[in-house]
Amino acid sequence: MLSDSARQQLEEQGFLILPGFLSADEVAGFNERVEQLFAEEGDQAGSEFKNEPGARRIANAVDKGGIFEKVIETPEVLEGIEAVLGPDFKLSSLNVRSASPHNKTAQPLHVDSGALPDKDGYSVCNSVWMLDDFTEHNGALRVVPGSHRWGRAPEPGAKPEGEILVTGKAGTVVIMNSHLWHGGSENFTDHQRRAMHVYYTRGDKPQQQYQKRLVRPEVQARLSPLGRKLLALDDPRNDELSARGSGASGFMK
Ligand SMILES: O=C(O)CCC(=O)C(=O)O
Repeated sequence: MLSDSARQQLEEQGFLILPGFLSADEVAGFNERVEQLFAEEGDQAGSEFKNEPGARRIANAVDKGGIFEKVIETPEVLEGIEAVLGPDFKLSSLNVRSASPHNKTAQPLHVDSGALPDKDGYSVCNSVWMLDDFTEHNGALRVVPGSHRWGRAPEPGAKPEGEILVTGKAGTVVIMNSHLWHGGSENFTDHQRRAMHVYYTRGDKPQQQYQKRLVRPEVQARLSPLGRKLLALDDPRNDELSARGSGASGFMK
């Protein structure tokens, strides 16, 4: 389904924007569940992963509603992920990040899980699902196009030339090679800016959140065969990797 030019954009620039991917009703459905979770979890929200000053977070979302179980299986997104990682990949985590109103501190530029490409190529790839419009003022994703090919992670405080903001309407999905230097930007508005991060990693790398431990057995039991595969529930390599440590090194997933 991905055109040659879309694949080329992803390979050369490190990200691909898919506008209008979700309908307004679908966006509203995610936001309703996300706000319920923020209300239920209170101060504990995000604690399965980490808290971040200036942003609200939900972690381990596969465990928190059928819409999240389904979203990890989205075919067009999986095709983009496979274009970056090859056929052997799994979910690393499913999180929500909501950049808080008037947060004047941009999230540092980083690569996800602190990962650099290795002899087998790229190992981390994210999809950023806009649940609010991303504008120039409300904390949109910022990226440095092409930086996934530099083979290094940004130093703290790095201000490379060429950084751009990725703006778009709610319902847009951005497939992003996570070796790309990126981060959230400042939110100068009175409103939150919500996004869902459906994050994948290569089969030989640890998950950011070990799904077999975090997702409740009753949820695991109702997953589709593809869902089980994506969570690596039956992959002994993943159990071994998770015993050695999580993939949460680096600034953020
Ligand atoms: O929410 C965003 O726009 C980017 C967040 C991000 O890169 C992260 O949390 O690792």
